[in-house]
Amino acid sequence: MSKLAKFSRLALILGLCLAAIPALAQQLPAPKATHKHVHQAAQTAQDPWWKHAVIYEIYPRSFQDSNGDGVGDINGVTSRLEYLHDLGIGAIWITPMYPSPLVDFGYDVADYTALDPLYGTLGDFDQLMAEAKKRNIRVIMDFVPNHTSDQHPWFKESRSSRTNPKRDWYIWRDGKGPGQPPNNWQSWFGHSAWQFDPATGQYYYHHFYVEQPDLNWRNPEVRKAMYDAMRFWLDRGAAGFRLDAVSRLFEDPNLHDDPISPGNNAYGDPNIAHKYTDNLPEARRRRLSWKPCADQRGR
Ligand SMILES: [Ca+2]
Ligand SMILES: [Ca+2]
Repeated sequence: MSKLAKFSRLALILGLCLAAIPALAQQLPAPKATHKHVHQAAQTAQDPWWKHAVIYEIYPRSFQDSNGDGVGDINGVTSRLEYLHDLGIGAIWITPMYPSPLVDFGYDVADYTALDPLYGTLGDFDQLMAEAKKRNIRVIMDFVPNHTSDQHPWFKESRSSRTNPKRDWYIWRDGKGPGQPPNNWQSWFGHSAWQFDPATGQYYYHHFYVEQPDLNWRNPEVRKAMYDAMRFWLDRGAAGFRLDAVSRLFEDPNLHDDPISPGNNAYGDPNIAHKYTDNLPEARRRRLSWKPCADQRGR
């Protein structure tokens, strides 16, 4: 999704996600009450750190290269923690570092519990967490629950046959007829949100790029897999998550056409209201139910 759209919902999503794990935040050491960090001093359940902390976004690819290969990396971030501390930063939000074909700047994830080797190793990540903790800087991971990369093993399985156990992990539907998608839903990045897959003769839904198939959040196995992935990073010390595009988690199961508005958009398509693919009541409820990732470990 666009940077602007991502920023526009950052505060709400981050707040909700971190609100789900206040006890986790309390486990972190209290910062020194220096003049630089007065904003961090108070930490109670009613007044959690994330309401006051200065959060610094890091796009790791361009932030700091540590080994001269021209690509920013985790050790580069670690090497700049002292600088961030001096700025009074209370938390860093690192945009996706997961393995990715980079169709959408890393927001097309091919493995949720690994790091792209370009950025470093899990050992490098652990060192980053340890050094950040010494400086009372919390680390917020970026998490992309709405869709995976089409190169994710889950999707490769899902598209392999209509009877594959992971078929229902994504949103597959028959077309209305030859060459006709199931309905008029449009991708955020233009044109139909449905992509025909000749291997099995059905369409899959993608709210964003063709290479970003939407996960089926009505499938409990999907929800479990995503919560497990979040726990993986919480267990490594992450303080919370910035959640990408959570308003798009659910679509109308009855596939109603979206309402058409006058005129055309930048892609030349008719303007459309994303009434049946964005901000459904289930998505709003889901935003408030990320708590399982913290509750089930007693936080
Ligand atoms: Ca590098
Ligand atoms: Ca979705």
